[in-house]
Amino acid sequence: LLIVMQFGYSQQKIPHLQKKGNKTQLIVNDTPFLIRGGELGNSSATSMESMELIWQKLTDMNLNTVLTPVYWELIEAEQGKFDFSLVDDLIVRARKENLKLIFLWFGSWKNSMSSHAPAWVKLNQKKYPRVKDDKNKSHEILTPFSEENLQADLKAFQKLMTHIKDFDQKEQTVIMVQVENEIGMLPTARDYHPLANTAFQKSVPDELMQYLQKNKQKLVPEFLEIWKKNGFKTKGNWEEIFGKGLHTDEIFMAWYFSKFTNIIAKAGKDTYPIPMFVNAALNAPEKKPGQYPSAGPLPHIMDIWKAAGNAIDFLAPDFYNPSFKQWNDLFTRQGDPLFIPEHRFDETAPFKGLYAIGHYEAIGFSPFSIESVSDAKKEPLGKIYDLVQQLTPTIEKYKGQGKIDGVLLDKENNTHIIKMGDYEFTFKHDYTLNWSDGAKAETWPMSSAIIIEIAKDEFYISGSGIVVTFKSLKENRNAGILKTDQGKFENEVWKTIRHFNGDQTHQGRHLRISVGDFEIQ
Ligand code: N0T
Repeated sequence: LLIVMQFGYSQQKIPHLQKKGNKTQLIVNDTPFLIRGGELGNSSATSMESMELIWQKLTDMNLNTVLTPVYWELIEAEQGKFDFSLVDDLIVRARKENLKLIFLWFGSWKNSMSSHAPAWVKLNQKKYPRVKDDKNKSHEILTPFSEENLQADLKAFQKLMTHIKDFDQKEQTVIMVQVENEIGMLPTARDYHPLANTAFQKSVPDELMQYLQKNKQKLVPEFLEIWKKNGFKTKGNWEEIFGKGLHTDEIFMAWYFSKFTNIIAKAGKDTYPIPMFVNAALNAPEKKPGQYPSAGPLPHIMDIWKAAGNAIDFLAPDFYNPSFKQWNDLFTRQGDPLFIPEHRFDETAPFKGLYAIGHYEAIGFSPFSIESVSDAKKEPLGKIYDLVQQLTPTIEKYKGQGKIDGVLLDKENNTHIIKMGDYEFTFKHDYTLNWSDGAKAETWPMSSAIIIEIAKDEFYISGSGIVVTFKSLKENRNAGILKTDQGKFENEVWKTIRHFNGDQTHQGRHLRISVGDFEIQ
């Protein structure tokens, strides 16, 4: 006798990226998710014991996501034998702390090097060959030209993704994966391993040339320039098409790094297709490829990285230099989503995070070495993240429609104008007010704000250290404040705490959030 029955269940879609207007949302548990992230130092998540004192700091700073490595050497210490106990423990504990995870696959490459490869890889260079420089000296970097290297990493990564799927698909604690870390060739612009040299003499793959031809209109100008110089050739080897020089070495290398990485990502996505990205160590302008990690996922060769596959959803910048706007502009110029997986955890980081979420409508932000704070409760990042948390439903609702923007201000760049709705908003640094506490100060802290238009004549402005005045964009009209309230969102419902007028609005002339205050008005 067999009696069968049917029962319903609601199946959530797994974490994924979704276009909204001209921007991108990350969807987790069927809801738009804005990453208030922090990345752990490289060796902190190697045991639960070492993590013990860290969790509290993370939640004290209002993070909703931790970026933490998964180390190839630890999960596959013995070839083919996998140990996911640490991965599982991290997932279980993160759930308890109400945190999501972004795993960083420290596989073949970590800051160019192959330091996280297991011993059985490191000790068998015959089977798992390393790159060589132009003097035939080998370096501790696995060559992307070896099929054995590819298969070894791919198998481990696929096992990892299969495990995450089995262990976590229902809860969706793991929301994205960074594949490898700051890939790039050192100390020469390209690999000179015999396998690489052979590939260098061969014709440039059709796949790349077809992508370039098809996307010629949108290719980045730096690359287009190189291709144009050589007459937009479409047939030949690397030097025939792109000319002789370090730039060609880098293009060549980028293709093979990206191929390798996309193949791995694809293998992982075959079992569990959550968003995957790669991060870039930004190159200093005075340095040549090879002096900086050549051929990494950098803006000037982003077309090559994209041409090699689409299993990598986007390229992401790591910030250890101050040119925040410049690099973000480069990474987003083809309409790709912005996520900042690393920013030096300095005093500017919180403000840049808010600016990225406002101006670029980024999917998230994450300072590096997040556990390094001593007093997490006092950390400005926590205050900014609190504002972001309150505003997230509003941000996601109005995303991609030209209704959100942000400003980033300091002593030098202390004024920024935004046009939105029928108005022109002039944002100035709080210290430009000559009666402010810091007007005479030698150094000014960075300040930033986000503005969201929620209806005609109605806006939220949130941040720290700003003063805003208004003009009408209509002819023969003045603009003034009808009402300013400062308050908070409780369970997504706005609650006014103080009605601001009088001195707080300079009798109706401006909106102000002083340095040291973190508010929504
Ligand atoms: C980052 C981090 C970690 C003055 C450095 C940055 C992380 C990696 N690399 O602490 O190693 O895993 O992604 C390299 C750029 C440093 C430039 C310093 C310029």
